[in-house]
Amino acid sequence: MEKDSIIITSALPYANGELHLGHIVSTYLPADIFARFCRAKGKKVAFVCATDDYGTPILLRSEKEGTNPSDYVEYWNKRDHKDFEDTDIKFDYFSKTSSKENTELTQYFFKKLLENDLIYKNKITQLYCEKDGKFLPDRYVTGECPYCKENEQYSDGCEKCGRVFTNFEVLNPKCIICKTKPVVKNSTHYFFRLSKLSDNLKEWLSNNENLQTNVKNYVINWIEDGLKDWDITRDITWGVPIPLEEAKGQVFYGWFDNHLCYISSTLKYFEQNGLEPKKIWNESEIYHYIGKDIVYHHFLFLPAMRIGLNNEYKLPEFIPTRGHLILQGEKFSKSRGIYIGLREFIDEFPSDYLRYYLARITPYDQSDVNFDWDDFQVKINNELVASIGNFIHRTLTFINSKFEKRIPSPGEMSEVDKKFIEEIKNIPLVTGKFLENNKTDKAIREILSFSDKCNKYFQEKAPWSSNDGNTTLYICANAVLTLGTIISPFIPKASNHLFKQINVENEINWNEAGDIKLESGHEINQAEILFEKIESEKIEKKKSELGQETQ
Ligand code: B3M
Ligand code: ZN
Repeated sequence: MEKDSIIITSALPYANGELHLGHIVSTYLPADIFARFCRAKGKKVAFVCATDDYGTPILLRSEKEGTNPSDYVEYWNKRDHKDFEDTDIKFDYFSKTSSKENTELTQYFFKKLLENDLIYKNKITQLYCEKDGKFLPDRYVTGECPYCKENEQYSDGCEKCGRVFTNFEVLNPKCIICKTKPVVKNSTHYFFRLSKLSDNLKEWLSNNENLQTNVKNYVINWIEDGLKDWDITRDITWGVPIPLEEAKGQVFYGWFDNHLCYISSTLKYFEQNGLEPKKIWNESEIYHYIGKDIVYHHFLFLPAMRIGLNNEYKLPEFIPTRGHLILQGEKFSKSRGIYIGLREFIDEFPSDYLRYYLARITPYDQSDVNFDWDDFQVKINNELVASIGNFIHRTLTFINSKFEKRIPSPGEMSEVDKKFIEEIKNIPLVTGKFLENNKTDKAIREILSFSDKCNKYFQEKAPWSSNDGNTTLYICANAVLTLGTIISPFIPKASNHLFKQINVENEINWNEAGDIKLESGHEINQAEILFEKIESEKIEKKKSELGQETQ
């Protein structure tokens, strides 16, 4: 976090289905926490996302549902945005890859890459269905095995005799969609010379100290094994059109245009705010948050395309990459019912609980993260409720009842008081350091150990029975204020609620979070419970729902 201006993006969800906890854990939550932290540090932040609207699966799904693809993706764009907002994942700008800006930028990139001799044409042969007007890759064709003559085999191999073949060899081939016979057709495709940029990519990776070492190392291994040029053309109608007369009817492969949407949406956001878009892009520190399944695309395609334009748009400093979510030790799978949708979750539990738990268990590496219902209950009840919530609530209720809602004036400070004030001053620095380095889970553990210390201080000072209750509550009220800021990136709803109770304008400023600035005499509001315990019944019910098949 060296620069004043920070650009944060998170991988773009495909516009063809609801968000689930798997999406949140690796990408959106870590990015949002970081964005909130940067804002609290006084940085200028552009936190940007969009839906990924193009590609064959989306086209097929929309056809199956009898809508046109633009209406279909529009629905998911709105739905995803709403689900994000309700989880307090708050983008400064939320766009879509099918936007005008992204279409223009994609076509611009293509033309520049062509000029720079990084794109070439090649003829490829494919099976084609004239009825559906589609080229048919392997699994779209079935037929008879050319060896044992078994019927109904996919065109890439026979399940009966085990032989492997190509879709030109299969006998009586049929299109899987309409069952008619495909024809053989040539198609001219455009290829990106990824191989030519091998050395540049290797150099960029090797010199970038901020990338996580193990990801970087296996990407370097891929380069050393030899990169293949990349077919960026698709013979379908749904995509960014290739801007050449001779390529009429062809579009770009989704991975050519989708990551460019990081740039096009950020520039649009800057432009709307009266800033010089390209200049700020190039002066900012750039973070692209992703899950580990899309490393190849973000560590090779993305930088290669920017290098191909001679860094006209700066490359990212950071590509924070995290693992997948597993559920009760099992792989996430919607069809097997090992699955939790985001909407379903936040309709039943406060979104802060989800944020707290996921941030608490997700490390800054590529290991998988296990969502466990019992562990969720334990961490919410023992940590959020019994430690953080308890300290805040006992402090505020005490001030409500014993000091008529006014912060008392402190008397002389003992060693214990002074030591506790040191803890208050120190905690934003320690948590801040971890957050700066993306170690969200470690930052949360520090906050928790701080709130444990707060409870211990309160308990030991026993203000209900001592005559320096004023000093204790004066310091505790200030510790509550500090907590309000340092929990804000993780659990923003609770932070807001806390600022209301303590009657302070919610101006989150991390740099002052350790100051003892709540003055004696300041009047607070009625104390309210911040977090409720989760009952076991609710957890048992959620557990019993798992494994039930859905369609
Ligand atoms: N739409 C989603 C995925 O593969 C894909 C990400 C695009 S990021 C530019 O997880
Ligand atoms: Zn066979």
